[in-house]
Amino acid sequence: MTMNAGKKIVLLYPRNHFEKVYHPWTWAPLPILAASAPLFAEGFDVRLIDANVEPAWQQRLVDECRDSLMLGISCMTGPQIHFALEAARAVRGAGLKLPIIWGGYHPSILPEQTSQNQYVDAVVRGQGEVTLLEIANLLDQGEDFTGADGITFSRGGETVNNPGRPVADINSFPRLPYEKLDNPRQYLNNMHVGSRVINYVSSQGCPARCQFCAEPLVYGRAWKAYTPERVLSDLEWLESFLGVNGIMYFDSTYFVKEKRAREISRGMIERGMKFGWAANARAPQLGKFADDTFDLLKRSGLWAFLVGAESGSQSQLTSMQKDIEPEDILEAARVASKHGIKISYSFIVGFPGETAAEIEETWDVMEQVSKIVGEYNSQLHFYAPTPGNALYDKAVGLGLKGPESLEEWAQFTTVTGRLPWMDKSFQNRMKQREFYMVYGYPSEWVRRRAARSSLRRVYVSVASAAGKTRCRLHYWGLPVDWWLLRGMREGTSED
Ligand code: B12
Ligand code: SF4
Repeated sequence: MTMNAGKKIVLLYPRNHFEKVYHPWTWAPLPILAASAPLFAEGFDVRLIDANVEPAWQQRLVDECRDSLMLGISCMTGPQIHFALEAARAVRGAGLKLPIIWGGYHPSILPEQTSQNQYVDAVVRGQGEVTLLEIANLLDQGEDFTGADGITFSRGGETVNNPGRPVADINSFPRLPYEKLDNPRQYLNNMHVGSRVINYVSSQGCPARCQFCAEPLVYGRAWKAYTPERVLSDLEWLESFLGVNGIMYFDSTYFVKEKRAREISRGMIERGMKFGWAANARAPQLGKFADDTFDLLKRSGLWAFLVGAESGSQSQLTSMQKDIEPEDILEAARVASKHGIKISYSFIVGFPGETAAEIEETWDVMEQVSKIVGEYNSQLHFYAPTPGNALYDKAVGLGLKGPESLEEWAQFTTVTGRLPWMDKSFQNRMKQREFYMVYGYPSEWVRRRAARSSLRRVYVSVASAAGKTRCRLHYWGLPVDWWLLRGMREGTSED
């Protein structure tokens, strides 16, 4: 223990949804877990509060803050801002004056605007470990924390941007202290990848430059990754501490270096580790991998490549600087299928300025992929504007009213999107089309659900007949079958 022993720090991961049930899985709050690691190592008494799993989070937050050096709040754009502000208000409402430090993607992208809010004492820009530790040490020594590098704060109406600091090698940080979470076992998920699956992150940043994404803005296209040895020892620890048998990599992009991916997989095989896992890949990477790389990945338990395809339209891909071609998406599907590894794509519709013809190209690629892999295994999302990038600016140019303060961001929903060009009828048409794809190219998941009861079996066969006919004829008008099946779906809870 160092001289900091006993000095308390509270870190909050705010709720990330308004809905009662948002996501079927419960994921460990890695942003505060990562930021806390060096603090624990230095002997601080850190309290990690995950408001997504703790119903009485607000009361606990206020209680824990009473004798703490500071409160750190993490947030990304979206509902988390609403709950982050609610948390800060509760703390100030209880008369507590401890500094409230904000970090994570949203404050990092808009540090000046964020720091103008009365509930923000400082914003930590980008990677949090080193800066947060410096702030904690300054506070612990009774010094002014505003001398720390890498922060932005407001003083007397003026915004002060302290010098940034270089992104540190993440290998120099201690292992993420999962054991310090309240009841770490609640973060084990039973899913396709394994029965005891936890989230883990092996790298930070992304070398690509997509114009709708936060990574280039926050990490400047740098990609810092754990060494294979570090990943293997972390996985071994997760296996022995929690009995983990599956990993969902939360890296923005995992397969940047083929050699690293191979070494991790080889190490897993040599050490006899029995893990299922899935991770994000960029489509063009897969087409370049050696055949035996796929073999290694598969033997080490790779269940699926998760690929952000975004669009099937070359003009859209070009304008968002995705630096891929539709052919890369198809080729990735071919190589993954050839090697018996699943591939799951994410596509987006409703980009600012996107034409009906471009959306049709996306559906076309989604359908070609489904034919290659033998099932519809994509996810369709609606474009959700997030700040600081060229696509957001384009959206504003097309009539999006962009929030101008943190309070306004708290009211702005990224999920349903209040975009002038994306009304309910557009969204319904897209959902209807996806419905036909889901049942026209039924996935293993759909088939498994059908096997659960005879009612579901009947439902799936009727929906599949409708989906297959629609996909064959490419006729989407008069969706009477969809209306009926949607209604019934609720009845059979076929969701
Ligand atoms: C998992 C995830 C989610 C999960 C979170 C569940 C959970 N319990 O973790 C869910 C599904 C809720 C989600 C939702 C969304 N997400 Co998301 N998500 C991620 C993802 C893949 C991993 C997050 C993570 O664990 N990172 C690992 C940790 C260690 O990294 P970190 O956050 O960077 O933390 C470091 C720093 O940020 C900083 N830091 C973080 N918190 C704090 C706090 C303090 C006090 C300090 C000092 C420092 C600090 O220090 C940390 C260590 O260096 C990231 C991409 C990524 N790889 O990070 C996207 C990401 C965060 N999501 C993003 C987006 C866009 C969304 C959505 C808006 C998408 C959508 N269209 O719906 C929604 C938001 C709506 C909502 N409901 O919240 C963007 C953020 C953009 C932004 N402007 O904020 C990201 C970066 C993806 C991207 N590449 O653009 N997401
Ligand atoms: S490849 Fe993915 S993580 Fe990287 S910049 Fe593009 S969208 Fe962001």
